[in-house]
Amino acid sequence: ETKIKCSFCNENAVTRIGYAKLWLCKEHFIQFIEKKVFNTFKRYGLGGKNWRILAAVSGGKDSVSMLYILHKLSKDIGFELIALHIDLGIGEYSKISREVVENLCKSLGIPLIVLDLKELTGFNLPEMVSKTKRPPCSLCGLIKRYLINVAAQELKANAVALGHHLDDLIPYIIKNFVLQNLFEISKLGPKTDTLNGLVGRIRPLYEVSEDEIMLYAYLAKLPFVQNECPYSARKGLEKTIREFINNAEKRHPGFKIAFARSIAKNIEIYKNIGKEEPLKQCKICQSPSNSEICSFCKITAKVAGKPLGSEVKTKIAQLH
Ligand code: Q46
Ligand code: ZN
Ligand code: ZN
Repeated sequence: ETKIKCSFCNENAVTRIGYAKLWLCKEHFIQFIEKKVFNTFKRYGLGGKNWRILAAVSGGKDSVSMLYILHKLSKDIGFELIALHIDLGIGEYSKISREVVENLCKSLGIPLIVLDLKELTGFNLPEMVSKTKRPPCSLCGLIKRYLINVAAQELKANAVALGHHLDDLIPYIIKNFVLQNLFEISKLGPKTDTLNGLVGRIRPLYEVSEDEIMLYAYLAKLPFVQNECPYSARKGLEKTIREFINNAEKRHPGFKIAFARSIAKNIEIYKNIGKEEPLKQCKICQSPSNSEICSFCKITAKVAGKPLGSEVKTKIAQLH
């Protein structure tokens, strides 16, 4: 039986990269992905020397791979890396996730901050869900955004790194285009700038696909949480769009990356399209907010009987 050789060496190939017309062995695939993230950093100016980057790590394959690659790049590029994990208290799933992140950071020597929702507010996510009757993922999303931003401000981080990859972002971009939420698209590029108290976000995996990140995590033998969050559900329209994109990529290799690059190139246009009102400051906790009182203060008021923004901020400030 003849095996196909790696395009760069004599080893057997483990995968083919359609858009690059390459067959790669394990080692060269790992290098290929790491190089790609390095190039993404350069191409979009995601971070530089002496930056402090706060990496949000859930424990899934995407954020774990991102953290691992960032750890390698931090020496080359010269930025400081700190990991942040939010323990939402979603039963076994959160327990395992937290352990995975704690162990990984320990073994790599990356400083880690864990924010425990129950410790910070007195309630875990399932309790908040049942008290507010809000869809779990939208509640979860707003809590994570709030806590991540508070931690990033507290640590004076230059940017928050998120583990979103091509296959997270493109369906979302297309969905927002279909619904003509054009301003939303401006937030889905490789980076957003720090503005009005909202710390900028960077997406080092912007040009990496889900298949690639899965294979990377597996070949680099990274520990990650296999369990899915019990609340996770991929919704109708996004699923349809996903299938369309993967089909297009099969027939036209390189379609996804080309699309992502075009979006990045036009990001300023999208920023100017729907000009939202500038962010205000929450009257209670001074965090950036769309209205007088931020959603975190509103939600915690409902759950705990009083808004907890300021209290939570003080607790986070004392953590480091
Ligand atoms: S953790 Fe939170 Fe996800 Fe679970 S509740 Fe939904 S948003 S699915 S990334
Ligand atoms: Zn090789
Ligand atoms: Zn607030």
